[in-house]
Amino acid sequence: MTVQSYDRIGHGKREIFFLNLEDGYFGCQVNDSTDILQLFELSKLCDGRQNCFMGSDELRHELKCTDNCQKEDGSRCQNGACLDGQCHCNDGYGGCNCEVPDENECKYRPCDVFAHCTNTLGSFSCTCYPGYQGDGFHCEGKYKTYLICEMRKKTPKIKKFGMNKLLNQRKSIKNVLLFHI
Ligand SMILES: [Ca+2]
Ligand SMILES: [Ca+2]
Repeated sequence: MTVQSYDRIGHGKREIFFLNLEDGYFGCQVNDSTDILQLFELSKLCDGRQNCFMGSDELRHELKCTDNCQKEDGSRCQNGACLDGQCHCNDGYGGCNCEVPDENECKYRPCDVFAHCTNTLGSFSCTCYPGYQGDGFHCEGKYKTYLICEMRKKTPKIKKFGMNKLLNQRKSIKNVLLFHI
């Protein structure tokens, strides 16, 4: 899940802040310029020290820092951040308290472009999107036309592709959003 917010903090000023729980990092402004954003590992959220220019890492309206992640055996959320009662892990850790080293294989995008990747302890799994069939590494859909929005370009380009062309370009379109129409 990615949360992007422009919370009003302080005297009506706004700060760019985004949070990627799946990949275990957040990013924000480090000064009053919106041109320079810095990425931080998740455990820098809620650590009591202000990393973002206006403190969005410590003071958010959504997914608030809480201290109720402690388990019955007394173990605490570590290598991550406790948000709304759930412990979320830094990249490289997993388990209920983020206490187990675990690689997030999903960041290498191992699944088909039409599949969702789920990181698990010691492994990962791929599941085809609704409307698609396959083992998650190769998914086939019934839709004939797709809109493709290229994510990494400054001005996203929307292209329309037929199925054959899309399959030919499968390798080169891993960083795009796909919409079936
Ligand atoms: Ca912090
Ligand atoms: Ca894993």
